[in-house]
Amino acid sequence: GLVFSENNTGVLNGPPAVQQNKTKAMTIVNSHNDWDPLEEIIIGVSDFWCVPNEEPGFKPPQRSGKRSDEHIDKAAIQMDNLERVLTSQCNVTVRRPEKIDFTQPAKTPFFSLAHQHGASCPRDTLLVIGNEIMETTMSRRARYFESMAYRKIMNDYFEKDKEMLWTMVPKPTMADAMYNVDFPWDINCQERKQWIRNYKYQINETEPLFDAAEVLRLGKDLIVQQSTTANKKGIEWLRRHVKSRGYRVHEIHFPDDLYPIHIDSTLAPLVPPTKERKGILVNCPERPIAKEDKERIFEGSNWEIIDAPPPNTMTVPDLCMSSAWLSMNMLLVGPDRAVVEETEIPTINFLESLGIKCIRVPYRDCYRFGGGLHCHTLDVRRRGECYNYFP
Ligand code: ABU
Repeated sequence: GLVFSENNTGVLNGPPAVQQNKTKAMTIVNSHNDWDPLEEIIIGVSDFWCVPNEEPGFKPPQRSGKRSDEHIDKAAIQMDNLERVLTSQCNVTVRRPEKIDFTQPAKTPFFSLAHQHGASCPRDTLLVIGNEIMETTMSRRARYFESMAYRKIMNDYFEKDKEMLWTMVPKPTMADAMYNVDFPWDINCQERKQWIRNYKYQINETEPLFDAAEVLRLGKDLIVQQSTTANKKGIEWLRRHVKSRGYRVHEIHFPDDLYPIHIDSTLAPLVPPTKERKGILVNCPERPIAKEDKERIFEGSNWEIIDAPPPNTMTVPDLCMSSAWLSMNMLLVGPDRAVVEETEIPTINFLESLGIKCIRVPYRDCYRFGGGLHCHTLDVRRRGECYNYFP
């Protein structure tokens, strides 16, 4: 029969391999969703961060090259503050990546780069599924070696946590053949809309590709966006990889999003389902879920999908390459507590109306570094088990 968890947040009906984690000693890596009580996290760094040069998978919307020292320092102050807040107010262990000089060139047998990108976004690169951390393929050449910034941390976890699984998803060649060179980069042209509506992007299906940030973890169910940073073959790789442990992988699309990149400012969990009420996922109202995907994945489920509250302003800081919907890119530190950018008032009001207390931090200077609070963090350990939220 089905057994509800002590806090009624799901049903334990998974295979023993997942449930056995319950009694493990000296576990470091354990995270199944975005809301269980947070215990350990990685926060990225802004140092040596560069806007990548043009490459088949990316056309920079601004001048490429290293961010100014002024902007790097301002972001570092806010990231360091986030570290202090999580450590002192939330009792969370915080780890930081190595500050690798990504302003340096790189060369592989298939491509060469004048400079690389940066290590601000562990969420983009590393995927935590229970006791496993995957270094994902990434989809742009400039990010090929990004996971190396976390190698010391990964090695440390591997030595101390005898149950930790450390996986590297097959490294792609990122050769020219992996990209659709005729992709219409002009976001406003009609052709672009047609490509996106047909779920066709600048990456093709030659080899598996996915950035970790395309994966939304809901316990046993992993919702993965096909996008400019994940192809169908990458999603299929993930499906086969986790299948024997009882996970289900659902591909999802947002056909109105003309630059689909990373699911965490498009669909985000706020409240898990309980015996008494449905869970809540917020969806960016400018990027609704494809009707057929909504029906296939969520109809009859324990999840309610509602519009996310609007950003406080639609104006992003100068040189920011993300959308104003970073307002949704919050960090839940438990089922009733979230860290939110201090100016995102509609989000704060909405969370508090749901009984989620907000810790407000200044974070807008970090928006220039590829994302917000969720992108710049990776929850490595949350107190909780792997539940089925789709019984
Ligand atoms: N990496 C998340 C950015 C998503 C957005 O621009 O909306």
